[in-house]
Amino acid sequence: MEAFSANLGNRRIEVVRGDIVKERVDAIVNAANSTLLGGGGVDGAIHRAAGPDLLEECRGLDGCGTGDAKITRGYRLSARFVIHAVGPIYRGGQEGEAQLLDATYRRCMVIAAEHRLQSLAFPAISTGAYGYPRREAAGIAFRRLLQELRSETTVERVRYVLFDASAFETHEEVLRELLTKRS
Ligand code: AR6
Repeated sequence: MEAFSANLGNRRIEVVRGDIVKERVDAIVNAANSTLLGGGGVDGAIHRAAGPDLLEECRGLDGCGTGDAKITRGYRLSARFVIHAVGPIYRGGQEGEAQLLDATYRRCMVIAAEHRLQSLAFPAISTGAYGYPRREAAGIAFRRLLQELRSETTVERVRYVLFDASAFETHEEVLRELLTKRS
């Protein structure tokens, strides 16, 4: 399997190629929209795999703002929880997209710590239907995740799951670059 991982003290970040719905972690993150009522891409796959009870719980959440996230149970998934995160729609980069994407990852990590979760799996939020340029989004995601993993948190393991080979390659490259810059 294609995978790249790095240890940060007793914490770990892993970039892997695969299908996020199969991840055996405390929570998988969903790239949702602000209705939280399902959609295509990762969102559709997660709802299909979790079953209808997930949608039922989501109906009670009253949506979610861009840059924010909300947690539900995982139902039929291997993961106990789903953190539904709403990344920004990319509109050229001058509309606060970078700050919003960073906030989305930060909120997921805060919610995970509040629930004392130890392992998380993320998809590449906003890089599909929402059109965020992949390399730029990867830099924002990994800078935030590395910072959070180097801070006080219950999260010990972050897996970053890419569906296709070229997305995996780009993400591996970006993470390697960030790790080299720092050391
Ligand atoms: N596992 C891992 N990654 C996946 C999977 C999977 N099963 N399926 C797709 N990807 P997207 P967004 C990748 O469009 O850009 C939905 O309709 C995909 O290749 O799922 O945040 C929501 O309801 C891409 O790289 O999320 C929203 O309306 C990445 O996941 C909207 O799309 C994200 O693509 C959110 O758009």
